[in-house]
Amino acid sequence: MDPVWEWILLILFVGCKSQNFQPGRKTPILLDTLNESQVKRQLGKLGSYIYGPSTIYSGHCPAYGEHENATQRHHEGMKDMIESRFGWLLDTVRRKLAEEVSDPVEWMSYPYIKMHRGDSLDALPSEFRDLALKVAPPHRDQQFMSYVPKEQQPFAQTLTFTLPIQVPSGGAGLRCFDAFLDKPSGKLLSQQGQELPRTGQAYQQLVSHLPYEDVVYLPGRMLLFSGDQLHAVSPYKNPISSDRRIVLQGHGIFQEGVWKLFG
Ligand SMILES: O=C(O)CCC(=O)C(=O)O
Repeated sequence: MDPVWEWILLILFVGCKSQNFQPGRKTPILLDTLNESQVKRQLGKLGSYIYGPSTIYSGHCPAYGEHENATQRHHEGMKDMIESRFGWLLDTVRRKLAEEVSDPVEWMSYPYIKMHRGDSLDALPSEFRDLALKVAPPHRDQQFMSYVPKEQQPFAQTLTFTLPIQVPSGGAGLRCFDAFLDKPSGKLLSQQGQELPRTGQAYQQLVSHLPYEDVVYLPGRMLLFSGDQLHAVSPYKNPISSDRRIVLQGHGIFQEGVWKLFG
């Protein structure tokens, strides 16, 4: 057999057989992770976000160990603070995921904690405000690509998790579409296995008609799903100035018998 094929089959075998949890086409699994008082305690630690990027407390450290870059220095600089403030939270998330996937789980870098304040929309010209409230485009998560050589990417076993910590008064959620990218074949498939167009006008038409489910965010309830499923932030409804939308989000890749988590 051609050695390239032998290698591909080996990766397929190791990739598919060696872990218990197969994200595949799973729609979000809901994991009660923090109770009400734990959510409150974590909110107290987050502080009040006023100006700056919408993602803070972020590891944002792709290509860990590859080359010196700004995000890596950012991660190094924030590591101690994040651990001292959020060590318990990160460990709780890690343990909850480990329980669910029945495989070892460790942090490689940190997740991002995304914060939105309702009053950040207040003074916006209406065109921008409308833009901010428009339905987000569906996407799949590709952050794992920074961790895997190109030729192995089709076989990468990946997951995404999102832990809502605070939701706006009109609610929040994740819009999960009935479309999954099958990495090995590069095909976009429905839950029933029907092939869907991936590009061009046919794709644009498809996304406006695709069936979806809005999975409601509840503070403390984590979503675990395959980042290969097309998803988007559910529409932000009836915004008010005092709204806060705070979610912790990260990804995982299965390597050497361990789910390695990163942001
Ligand atoms: O609700 C959120 O902000 C997370 C959405 C999400 O999963 C994503 O943007 O990939």
